[in-house]
Amino acid sequence: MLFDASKLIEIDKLGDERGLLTVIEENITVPFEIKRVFYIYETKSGVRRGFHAHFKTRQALICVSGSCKVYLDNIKRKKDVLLDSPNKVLILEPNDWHEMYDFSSDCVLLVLASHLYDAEDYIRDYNKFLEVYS
Ligand code: T46
Repeated sequence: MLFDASKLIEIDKLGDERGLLTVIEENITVPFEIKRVFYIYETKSGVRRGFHAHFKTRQALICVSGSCKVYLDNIKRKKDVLLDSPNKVLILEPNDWHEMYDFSSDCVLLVLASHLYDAEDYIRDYNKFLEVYS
């Protein structure tokens, strides 16, 4: 299976004297149709969440308030990404094992997803992840 590498993109801050506005459009800013939107907030201090990859779902993660970090592992490379601005968009591919951590108390992590929720689309066992994507 071939997937693009995850990407951190910085999108335009459209601003005037009233403040800022940032736009995300499907198939333009994010490389997929947006089927689902959810957000993670009021995360307790020290919590680490995620710990999975997907079979199909592509996602875009944006900290619309506060900050958090995302640990990524696609077997070929492992890295940590800081999301600390509403104009930073992290595009995750299905084969990106991801863990979110270091949530600030005001963090609102917005997630745009390419598929509707399906518990069967999750790979939550790391050995299974290695089996599927190695
Ligand atoms: C991801 C990261 C970034 C639903 O019922 N519908 C949904 O659309 C979602 C996303 C979750 N849920 C339920 C499933 C669990 O009972 O909400 C509960 C918490 O979900 P989960 O433990 O999967 O949350 P995270 O933070 O580990 O992962 C979430 C997304 O599930 C996942 O796709 O990539 O955020």
